[in-house]
Amino acid sequence: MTTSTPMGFGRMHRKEDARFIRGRGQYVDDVQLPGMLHGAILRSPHAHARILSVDTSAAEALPGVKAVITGETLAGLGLAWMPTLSKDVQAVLATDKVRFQGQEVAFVVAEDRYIARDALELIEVDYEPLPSVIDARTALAEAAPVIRDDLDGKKDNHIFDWEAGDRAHTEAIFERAEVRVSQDMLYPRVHPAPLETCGALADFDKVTGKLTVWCPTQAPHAHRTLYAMVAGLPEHKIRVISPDIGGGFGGKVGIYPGYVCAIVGSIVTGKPVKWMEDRSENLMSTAFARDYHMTGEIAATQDGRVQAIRVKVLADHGAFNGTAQPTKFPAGFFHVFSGSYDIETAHCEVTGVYSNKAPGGVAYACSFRITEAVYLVERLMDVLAYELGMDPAELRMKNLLRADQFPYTSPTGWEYDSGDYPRTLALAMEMAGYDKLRAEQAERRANGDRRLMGIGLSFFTEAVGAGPRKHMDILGLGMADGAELRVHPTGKAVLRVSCQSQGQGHETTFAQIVAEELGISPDDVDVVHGDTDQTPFGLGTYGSRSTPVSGAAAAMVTRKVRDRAKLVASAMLEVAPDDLEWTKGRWSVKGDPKHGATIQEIALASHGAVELPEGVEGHLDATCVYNPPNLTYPFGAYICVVDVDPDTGQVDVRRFIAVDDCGVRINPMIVEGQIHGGLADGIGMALMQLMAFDEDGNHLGASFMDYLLPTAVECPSWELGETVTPSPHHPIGAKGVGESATVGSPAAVVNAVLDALKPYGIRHADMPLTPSNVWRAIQGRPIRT
Ligand code: MCN
Ligand code: CUM
Repeated sequence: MTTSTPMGFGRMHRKEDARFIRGRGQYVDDVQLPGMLHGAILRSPHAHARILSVDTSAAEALPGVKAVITGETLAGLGLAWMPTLSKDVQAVLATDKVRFQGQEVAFVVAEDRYIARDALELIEVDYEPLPSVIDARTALAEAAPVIRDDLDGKKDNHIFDWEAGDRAHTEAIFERAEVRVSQDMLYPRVHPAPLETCGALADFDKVTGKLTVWCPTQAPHAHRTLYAMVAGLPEHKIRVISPDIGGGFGGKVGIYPGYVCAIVGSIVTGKPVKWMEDRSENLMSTAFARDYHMTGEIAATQDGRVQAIRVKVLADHGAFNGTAQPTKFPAGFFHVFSGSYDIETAHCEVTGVYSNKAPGGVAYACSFRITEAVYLVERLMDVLAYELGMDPAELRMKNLLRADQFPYTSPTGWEYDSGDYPRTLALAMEMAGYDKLRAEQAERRANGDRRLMGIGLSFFTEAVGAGPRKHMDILGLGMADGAELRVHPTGKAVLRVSCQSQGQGHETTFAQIVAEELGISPDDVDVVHGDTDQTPFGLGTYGSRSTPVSGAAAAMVTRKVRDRAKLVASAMLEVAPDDLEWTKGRWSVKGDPKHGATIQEIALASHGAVELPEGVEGHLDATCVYNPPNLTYPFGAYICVVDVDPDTGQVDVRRFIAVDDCGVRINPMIVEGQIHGGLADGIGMALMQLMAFDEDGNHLGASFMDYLLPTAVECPSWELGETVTPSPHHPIGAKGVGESATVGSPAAVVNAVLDALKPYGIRHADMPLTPSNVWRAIQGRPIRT
C-alpha cells in the first residue's frame, strides 16, 4: 500500500491524523472560555405525564447556581417550542406534558458541572402519569391516549399518510401473478450512538449583540439560519462553529433542546454557557433511527421474474415529528424500494404516527430511509427465493437491472444515473467462491453438522447527494452548496466549503480534489470548514451528499481558477488563450510544451508581475454554488457467511465480501475506511442493537451495557472489492459512499442467518438476531423486539 502524497486522487493518509492521533483534536468539550458556566438538564422519568407544577426554589438557593430555566421561562420568551425539520414543533422544555422518558423539563446553569447536576435533584416536579403509546401498532386505536393535544384540534396520533408509485397498475399485476409472497417485517428502532455525545457552548456578547455557538453540528449553516428564524436574531450576528466532531452518523443533524437552552442560558447570565450530555442522555433523547413496521409483497412468475412490489409501512416517529429529510418527502427516499431490480411497477403507502418515544428519525447512516427500503426489498427477494426453492444469487442475477438500461427511471420516478449491476454481483460471487460455499453448506447439512452454516446476499442501490434545487429543499432552503478557492501568491491554496466532516476525512479528500484539478500537492491545500463566519453557505453533511454536492462545487471552483490562470498565462507567455493547453499543473503553448508556466508561477504573476489584459481581474480566486442536476446512485453487492450455534443461538460472522461501486474514488483508503465502518454498523444492527422499551415506556437500553456496539471481536476481516462506474453528471464522476455499507449490509447478515436456519423451516425473523432471538426462532417462539 502506497501512502506517499499523490498529486490528486489516490491513497494517502488523512491530513487530520496528525492531530487526531496525538490527542490534539479540538472537540466542543475541549473549548474553554473565561468565566464559562455549565448547564445540566432535568429530564422526565415518565413516558407520558401531565406537569402539575415545577418548583425550582431549592435549586435556585443552592450556592453556585446562577439560573434555573423552565418551560415557563422559555414560554415568556416565545421559545418553549421550536420548529422541527419536518414542520412539526418540539418542546424545548416541557410546559404542559412530558411525552417521552428523558424529555427535557428544566435547565440549570451553575459554576461547574457538579453543582449543576446536584441542583437538578432539588427541582420538584409534580407529575400526573398518563397512559402511554409504546407500540406503534396501537397508536391509531380508538382508545389510544392522544399524545399531541398541544396541536390545535388534534384527536389522534396520526401524523401523515403518504404514497408513491402506481397503485392501479400494481394491483392489476398482483391479481394475475403466478406467485405472490408477503412478509411482515420490522426494522427496529436503533441509534447512531456516536462516541462523542451532543453538546453546545454558547457565548452571547451583550455589547456587540453577537452570539457564538460551538456545537458538533453536521450542518452549521442550516443551524444558523434556523436560530435566526426562531430566535429572531439577525443572521449575521450569529456564528456557528462546528469544531472536530467525534462521529455524527446522522445524530448531529438536528437542533436539540440543550442547544437552545445553552443559548438562552448565556443570554440570561451574560456568560458563556456549556452543556454536554452524558451517554444515557444521548441514547434516550437524541435522534433515533428506523422504527418501521413494514408489510412487503412481491408478485413474480413461477420461474422467478419479479413483476411488481408493494409495501405498507407504519412509521413510528416518536413524540414530535423531527425527521430529517427534504421537505417534500415525509418518508425520506423510502420509495426507491424497488431496489436494483427491473420491476415493472411498484406502490407504497406510509403512515406516520406519534408514540411516547424520543423524536428524531432517519438518522444513522440512512440515506434518508433507503436503509429501510433496501432491507425490505433484499429480505423480500430472499423470501421469494425460499418459496420458489431458488438460489438467492440466481434470483437476483435474473432480475438485476442490466447495464444497457441506464440511465434508468424507477417505477416511482427516480433516475438512476449509471450502473453495471451484474458485473458487480458476479465479482462478489467470484471473490466469495460462491459455488464452493454452497457445496460446503450442502455437505455440512448432509453430514448433520451441528453448527449451521448460512450464506446471505444483498444488492443495494442508494440515491445520495441531495439534491437538485427544483426537487429538494429543507424548510425552504434549497440543497445547493457553495465553495470558495483562493490560491496565494506562492501557489498554496485555501478551499472553503460548507460541508462538515465528522470523521470522513474531508480535509484530505477535498484537498485532493483541488490537487487533482490544479496539479498541486494536497499538502499545499488547506480546507476550511465548520465555521459559518469563514465558509460559504451550504446545507451540510448527511445523506452522503458531501462528495456529490460540495465535492462537485470544489471541482468546479477549481476549474474556474484554472480558467483565470489561463488568461494570466496567456499574458505571461504572450500567446492567445486558445493556443494554450493544460497538462496537470501547467499551462503551455500547444505544440511547444517547453514554453509554459506552472500554476505557482501563474499565481505570483497574477498578483501583478505581468500586465494583465483588459477585464482580467488578477489574483487567482473564485467562488461557485453547485446545484446538482441529479442524485448519484452508488451500489454494491454484499455476501455474508455465518455459522450459527443452534444450542445457544450465537451467530459468528465468518466472512464478509463487499464489492462497492461509488464511481471514481478520490481516496480509496478513506473509501475503504467508510465501508469498514458501515459493515460493522450492519453487524451491530442485524445482531445486537435495539432501542427497547417496557410497556410503560421505560427505556431499556440507555447505556452501552445494553445498547451494544460491535467491536473487532464480532467483525471478520473484511474482503473488499470494487467496480467503477462513474457518475455521468458529476464533474469528477464520483458518487457518495459514506452510508453505503450501513445501508447494504444488514440484509446480507440477516439473510445469512436465515439461510442457516432454513432446515428449521424458518422463513423470516426480525432484527436484532441476538442469541436469545435466534434461539427463540429455532424453538418457534416469538422474537423480542
Ligand atoms: N469519498 C471518496 N470517493 C468517493 C466518495 C467518497 O474518496 N467516490 C470520500 C469523501 O471524499 C469523504 C468520504 O469518502 O472523505 C465520505 O464521502 P461521502 O460519501 O460524500 O459522505 P459524506 O462526506 O457526506 O459523509 C456523510 C456520511 C453520512 S451521511 C454518515 S451518516 C456517516 C458517514 O458519512 N457518518 C460518519 N460516514 C461516517 N464516518 C465517520 N468516521 N463518522 C461519521 O459520523
Ligand atoms: Cu441519515 S445519517 Mo447521515 O445522512 O448523516
